[in-house]
Amino acid sequence: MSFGGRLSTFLVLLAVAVGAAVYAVVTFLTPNPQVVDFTGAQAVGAPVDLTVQTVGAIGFGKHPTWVSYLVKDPGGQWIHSTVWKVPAHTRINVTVEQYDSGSPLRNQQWGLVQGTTGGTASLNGTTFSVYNSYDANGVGHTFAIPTIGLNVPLVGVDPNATNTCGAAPCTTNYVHNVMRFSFTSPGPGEYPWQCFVPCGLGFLYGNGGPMSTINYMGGFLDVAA
Ligand SMILES: [Cu+2]
Repeated sequence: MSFGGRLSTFLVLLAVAVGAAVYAVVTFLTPNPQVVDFTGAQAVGAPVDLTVQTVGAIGFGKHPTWVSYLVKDPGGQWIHSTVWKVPAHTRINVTVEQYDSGSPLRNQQWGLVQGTTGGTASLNGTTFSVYNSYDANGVGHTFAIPTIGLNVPLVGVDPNATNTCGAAPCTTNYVHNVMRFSFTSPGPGEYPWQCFVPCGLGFLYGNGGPMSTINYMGGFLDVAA
């Protein structure tokens, strides 16, 4: 091969390598979950119904064994996304189907319901304002939006149940708790939400993996004007 031929082969291979490296870095730095949009799902000003589920293992994708949240889109499909777009200054009625087991909380403060309408939540229809995580099955996860002072403990299911959901999306035939609460969305902006229970089993202090990766135990409330 001529010098020119070898040079152009080298340059092409170099360009491919550089392109692949840039692609890898950019994809790594910009996790880009699908935004599930609730802004057009109801009349302007009407409450938004937001239904999510928490599962012990997502069962598919890059990290099938990781704990995760899923959301039901306005069409009723379960979506693996933790970025939810809602209208500002609107009542959000949240239902959480909690399919995971729980344990006592490391910080009892997380058992306190805060920032919801009326300062309460309900567990399978029973209203409460504080949950003692040493009771019954403990707490599996929390749903918290720290910037607006919202926190709700999500109570764990019976660890001895034989109908535990193995992979998402879970159907209500599997053992689960239904947690409900409402809150008023703040003004427009991006509000990070997260779980505070160190539920990333197998990671340092339980806070790595799903706890520190968007689309698993945390995401954003994308509040639109
Ligand atoms: Cu969690």
